[in-house]
Amino acid sequence: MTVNPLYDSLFDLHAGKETPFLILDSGKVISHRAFLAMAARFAGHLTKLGLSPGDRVAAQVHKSPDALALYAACVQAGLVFLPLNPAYTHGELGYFLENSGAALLVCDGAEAAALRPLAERMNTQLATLNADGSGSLSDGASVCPDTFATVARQGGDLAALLYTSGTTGRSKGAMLTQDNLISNARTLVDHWRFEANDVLLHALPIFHTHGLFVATNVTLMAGGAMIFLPRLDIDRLIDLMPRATVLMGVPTFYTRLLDDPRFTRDLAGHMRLFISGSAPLLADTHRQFETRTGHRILERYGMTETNMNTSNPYDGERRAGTVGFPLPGVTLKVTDPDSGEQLPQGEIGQIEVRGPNVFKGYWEMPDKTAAELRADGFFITGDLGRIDADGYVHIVGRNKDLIISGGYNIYPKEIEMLLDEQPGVLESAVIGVPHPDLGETVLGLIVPAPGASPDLDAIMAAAQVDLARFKHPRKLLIVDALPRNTMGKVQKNLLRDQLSETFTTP
Ligand code: MLC
Ligand code: AMP
Repeated sequence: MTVNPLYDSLFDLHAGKETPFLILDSGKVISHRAFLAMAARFAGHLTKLGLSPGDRVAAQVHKSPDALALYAACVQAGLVFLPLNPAYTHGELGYFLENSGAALLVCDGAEAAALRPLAERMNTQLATLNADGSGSLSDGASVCPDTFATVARQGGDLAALLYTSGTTGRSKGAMLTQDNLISNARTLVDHWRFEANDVLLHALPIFHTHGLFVATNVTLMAGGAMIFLPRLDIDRLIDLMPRATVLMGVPTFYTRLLDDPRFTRDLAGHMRLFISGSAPLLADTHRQFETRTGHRILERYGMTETNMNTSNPYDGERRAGTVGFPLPGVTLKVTDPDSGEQLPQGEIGQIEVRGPNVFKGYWEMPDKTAAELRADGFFITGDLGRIDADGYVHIVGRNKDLIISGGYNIYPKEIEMLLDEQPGVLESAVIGVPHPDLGETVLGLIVPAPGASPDLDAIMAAAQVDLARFKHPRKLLIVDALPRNTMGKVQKNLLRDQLSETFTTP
C-alpha cells in the first residue's frame, strides 16, 4: 500500500539493494541500501528533534552524500526540504528563514557560531552538517536505527520549497508537491530512456531543480548510479567520463569541455547522452559539440516552478537553438502578454505551461501566485518564445527582468536597490551582458547624484557584504543618465545593446 508516494517512487523501491548509487571521487561507493539507511537515521533524528510533518527544513550545506540523504530523510519523515545555496550571505539567509518559518536550519559547522543568534531570533533550531559528513546532525543520527517508519503523505502534500528570485527583489518560495516531482521524474525517465545501468556524471549543485530533481530523481527512479562530484571540475569530469553514460549540465559545462583539448571524440564516444538546460545553449556550441564528438546535445527547458516543460527528442532531430517539444502531459502555449490570448503558431509571445509538473503556488504569497498562476492552471513563465512550423519551441528572450549567469538566476532589482542606497548615487540600472564562460554576467550602471563622484570601489565593497558572490556586478560603470521610454521606464534593451561587448572583447 502506498503511504508516501514520493518516498515509494524514488527510494523505497531500492530497499535492500546493494547496487551502487553514489560513486565518490575518493573511489568510495555508497549502495542504494546504504543510502537508504543513512536517510532513515537522519529521519529518526529529525523526528527526535521534535519536527513534525509539514515542517520546513532549511539546508545551507555543501554538496555531499549526507546532504542528499537529508533530502531523502525529509521525504521519508514528511518534512518539506528547503535547500539553499551556500553562497548566500547571512542577510539573505535571514530572509529565507523568516519567510519560510523553517523549524530547523542545517548549516556547515564553520557557520554555526555566526548563525546561532539569527536562528534563535527566528525560533529555528540549528544543526550542523559538514562536507565530510560530520556534524551534530550526523552525531544525532548515528544513534538512530537504520530503518524508519515512513510517514504517510498524499500526492498533493508539499515535498520541497525552492526559493526563486522575485521581480520585486524578494525571493518567492515555490511550493512543489510530491506529485509535481513524481510526475516529472517519471516522464523524464521514459523520455530520456534512463535505465538501471545508467551512470550519471553529477557535477551540478544540489540546491536547485536541475541537480536535485532532474538529475537525482531521474537516476533514483531508474535505479541507476551517479558519479557524485562536489562541483564542476573539468579535470575530474574528463578523468571520470569513461565510467559514465550520461552528463547533465548547464551550458557552461559544455563550453568549458569544448575549451579543453582532452575532450575528444574518443573520450565521449561511449556516452549515451549529453543533456543541457537552465540557460540558453548557443546554437554554435551545439554545432561545435557535434563536430567534436559526433553527439548532439539534448537541450531541454525548465523552471523552479515547473520542473521540466519541454525537451528535444531522444530519437528524433535534436534541433540546435530550440528546446524541443512540450513533454508528455505538459501543455504549452504562446500568448499575447497584454491580452493573454493564444497567438497563432510562429508568432512570438509569452510562454505559458500547464501540467502535473506545475507547482502549487508561492509560499504565503497569494497575490504573487495569482499574478503568475492562472485559475485555469496555466503558469506564466516570463519567458518569450515561439513554436515553429515543426512544433519545436524556441526561447527568444525574457519578459522578466532576469539575468542567468552560469545557470544561476539573478534579479537586477535586488542589486539596484543596494546600489541606489550608496553615497553619491542618484540611480542605477543592472543588466545582464554576454559573457563567454557564464553566458551572461552582471553589469552595474551608476548615475551620480548632482555634483557627486561616487567611489566605485566602495560601492563594490558594499555589494559584496550583502549579496552572494555570484550576484556581484563584475563591473560598475558611471553613466550620465539612463535611457527611458515615454512611460519613464528604463530601456534596458538599449543598454544591453550598447554594452553587449563589455566582456566579449579583450
Ligand atoms: C560561481 N561564481 C559565479 C557563478 N558560479 N559567478 C557568477 N555566476 C555563477 N554561476 C563565482 C564564484 O563565487 C567565484 O568567485 C568565481 O565565480 C569563480 O568560481 P568557480 O569556482 O570557478 O566557479 P565554478 O565552480 O566553476 O562555477 C561555475 C558553474 C556553477 C557555472 C559551474 O556556477 C554551476 O555549477 N552552475 C550551475 C547552476 C545550476 O545548477 N543552475 C540550475 C538552476 S535550476 P571568486 O571571484 O570569489 O573566485 C533551473 C531550472 C532548469 O534553472 O531549467 O534547470
Ligand atoms: P529558475 O528560475 O532558476 O528555475 O530558472 C528558470 C529559467 O531558466 C527559465 O524561466 C528560463 O528563462 C531559463 N531556462 C531554463 N532552461 C532554459 C533553456 N534550455 N534555454 C533558455 N532558457 C532556459
